[in-house]
Amino acid sequence: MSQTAPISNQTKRWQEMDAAHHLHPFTTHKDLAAKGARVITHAEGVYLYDSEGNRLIDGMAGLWCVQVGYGREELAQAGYKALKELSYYNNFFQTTNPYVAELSEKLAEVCPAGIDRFFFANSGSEGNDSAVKIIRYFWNLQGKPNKKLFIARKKAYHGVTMVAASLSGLTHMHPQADLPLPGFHHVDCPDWFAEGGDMTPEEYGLKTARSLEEKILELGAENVAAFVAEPIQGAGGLIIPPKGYWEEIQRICRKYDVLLHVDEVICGFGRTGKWFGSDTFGIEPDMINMAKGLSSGYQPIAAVGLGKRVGDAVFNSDNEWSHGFTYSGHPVAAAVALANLELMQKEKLVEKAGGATGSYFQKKLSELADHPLVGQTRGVGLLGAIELVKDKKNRTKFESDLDAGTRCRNHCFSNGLIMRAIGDTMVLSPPLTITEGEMDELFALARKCIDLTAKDLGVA
Ligand code: PXG
Repeated sequence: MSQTAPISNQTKRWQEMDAAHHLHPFTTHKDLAAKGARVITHAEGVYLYDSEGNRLIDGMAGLWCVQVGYGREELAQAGYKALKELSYYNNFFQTTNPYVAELSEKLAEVCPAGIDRFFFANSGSEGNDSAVKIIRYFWNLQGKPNKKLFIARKKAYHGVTMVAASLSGLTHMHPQADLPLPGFHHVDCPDWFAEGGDMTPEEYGLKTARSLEEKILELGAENVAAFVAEPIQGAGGLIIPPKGYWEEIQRICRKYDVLLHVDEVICGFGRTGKWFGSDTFGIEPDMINMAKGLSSGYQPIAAVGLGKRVGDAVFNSDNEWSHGFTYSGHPVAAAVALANLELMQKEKLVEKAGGATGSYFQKKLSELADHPLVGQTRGVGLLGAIELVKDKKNRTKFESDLDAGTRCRNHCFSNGLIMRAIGDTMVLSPPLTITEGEMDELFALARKCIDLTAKDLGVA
């Protein structure tokens, strides 16, 4: 949307209502009210449309979630059918519904080996919150009630509830609510581009993996319940661990009997070219958390998947599992998630993300590396990052008050592309259905907007 074009009265009305009454996620409301929110009214395929008739190619699949693209008839029909047949019933009191039973079986088929029992929540944050309760319960059942400390990583994003935000290592999230809660610790992450200095990525990966071992020894292995991590850190800046990192992490977790809870909320459902990030990196998790791509974002639904060790302990216990949401395994959300997974299988979207679509995406991404403003491009499957830098050779960043990333993101918005800025790291995560022609359009726009940013910053 051109910032100077006059805005329709209808859009203005929506912006006024919104500014007066809507508290948005992660937003400075004074700034938003002064500008007016962009009103997205509909979407189709990889394109979003706003109330002013502008079309944007969505390089972020919503918030890393719309795997099958927008407006798919199969998902709409599945939701409609479930709404008519069983608009709601709960899964408490020894009841279930056909949709959640079938979804559970389908998840057992596609999840990493051994993950075959599922607890359903409504968001990734609730999933992680529930996972922490399951892990605490597990160690109580094992007769090891001291094992209650959690270790996650700096720059991790695990959500926003009190517990999920405590797991998160994005420190700006903490002070407003006096977090993290006691018992949540953070170790270094393998962000080689920003922090690896003169080491090779592999050396830096090993060094940061060993910071987990140091932390376990400092806290006492007998007190540590679990290590929680994303296969690739998403909201922290698309941090892709080098070879050797995950092997070392797993060695450490096994040595000290620390559970490995893998947060697959972004990496799950084909994003990295296999069904799960755990498959891509050879991780054998004790538990996983999933949301987003589970329903392609068409319905709010998340799941915690349990491997054999934790699953057996919970399922074979004589105790009641005292946890569950009104909407755990909601029939409509489960029906849509099931239809989503069936569509992904029918269209071989995971195979394509790991094959032709992913290769073409990575080829187009790497072509941006020749740009004077681009210090590095990196990616896996249909994830990509572009580092904007002042000095390519030394990986020197721009002064933060120059807002290079925000400038670039704003140029993208104005030119019909959604590309996310995490600091000065530009991130892409498009629908898995994106075609080569659409990728050509996306990357041409990305280059144009990086050019415009370079111009703003006085770089040739
Ligand atoms: N874990 C991971 C790895 C995530 O990426 C969550 C948990 C929380 O999920 P819910 O459904 O509670 O939001 C997430 C969410 C961003 C961005 O700007 C990323 C997320 C959410 C909102 C914004 O990159 N990831």
